[in-house]
This record gives sequence, structure tokens and C-alpha cells, in this order.
Amino acid sequence: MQELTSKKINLATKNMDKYEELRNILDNFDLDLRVVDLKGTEIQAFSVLSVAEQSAKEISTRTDEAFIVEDSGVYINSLYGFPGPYSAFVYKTIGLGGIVRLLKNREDKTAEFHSAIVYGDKGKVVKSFIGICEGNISTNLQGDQGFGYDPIFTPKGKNKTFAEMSLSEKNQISHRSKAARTFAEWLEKNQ
Ligand code: ITT
Repeated sequence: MQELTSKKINLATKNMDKYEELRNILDNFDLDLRVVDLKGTEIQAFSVLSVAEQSAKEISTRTDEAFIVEDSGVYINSLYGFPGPYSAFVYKTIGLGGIVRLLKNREDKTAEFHSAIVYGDKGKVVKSFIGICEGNISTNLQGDQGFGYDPIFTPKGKNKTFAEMSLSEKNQISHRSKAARTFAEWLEKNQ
């Protein structure tokens, strides 16, 4: 009998929370996700997709193995999409408290989380996948699960932040889980 082996995919990231979320989804598709230290340069661009695609181009010159790179960010509507692809920088500088203060006197607190996954294999960039989760920025930090902006992001239709959800609850609706499922379903049909 032929032994079934899961397909190995390298994830270029330094963020282990991201890895855990993606692994939790991709395990269901029999994909064996592993972390590699291969992340390319992060360019300045308005979309997380452009950042991820550029990074994937660089990675594809360094490996022939199958890989994904994921870039994400939070786009706040009343701030014209800020911080978007600068989410990591803003998180490290003004932090979540700074974001909450920026929105204090603004009625519109709607925001979107965007996730872009770019898949590459055999030294080529193959295809990109996007996931979006709409929601609101909360007026204070709530919850201690998850990472990054989770304590201030309440997904649409829910009354708690991502940081008040378990990983599997977040993975039912998050931007990253949507991009990951779209990727895995595409791979199942096309590999
Ligand atoms: P990489 O090594 O993969 O680049 P990173 O943490 O720098 O890891 P991103 O550039 O994709 O990842 O993330 C941009 C910022 O957005 C960073 O501050 C993250 O903490 C935050 N972020 C991304 N996804 C998030 C999520 O699902 N929940 C909360 N914050 C998130």
C-alpha cells in the first residue's frame, strides 16, 4: 500500500503566533507547515499584498521548496487606511494605546484586517490569496489571547475582541484563516 505523505510547506516568518494560527488551518488540509528564516525585505507599499509579493519574489530566488509568506495589517477607515502595511511599526511605536487615543473623538471606529498569503514553489512565485475581516477598533484594550492588535479589534457581528477568543474561535472568522483556507482549497485542486 502506498503511504500518504503530507505536503511540506515552509512559512517564512518570525511570528510564532502567526505560525500557530496558520498551522491550525492547514493541518486540516494535510499540509505540513514549517517555519523557516527566509523572510525577504519588506518594502513600503499601500497594500499588504504588494509587500508579501515582493518578499515572495526574493524568497523564490533562495529556495526551490514550496513556501508561503503572509503579510497582514489593520486598515482603519477614519484614518484613511492607516496603519495598513505599517502596522508592525505603529504597534512598536505608538502602540495600541496610541491607536485608541487617535480614535477617541472619532465616531467611525470601523476597520479591516487584511491578510495576504503568497505561495511559491520550485523557485517561482505561483499565486496570491487575500483574506479580509471587518470590525471595529475598541475604546480600550480587552483580552489577553492572541497577539498584536487583537486586544483592540472586535470583528463585525461579535461583542468581544480577537484577544477574548480562543485560537479556534478567531480562526473561524479571521482575515488570516480566510486567506489560508482559500490557499489550501486552491492547492488541493491544483497540485
Ligand atoms: P512576520 O515575521 O511574518 O513579518 P510580523 O509580526 O512582522 O511577522 P506582519 O508584518 O504581517 O507580521 O504584521 C504586521 C503587524 O500587524 C504586526 O504588528 C502584527 O502584530 C499585527 N498583526 C498581524 N496579524 C494580526 C492578527 O491576526 N491579530 C493582531 N495583530 C496582527
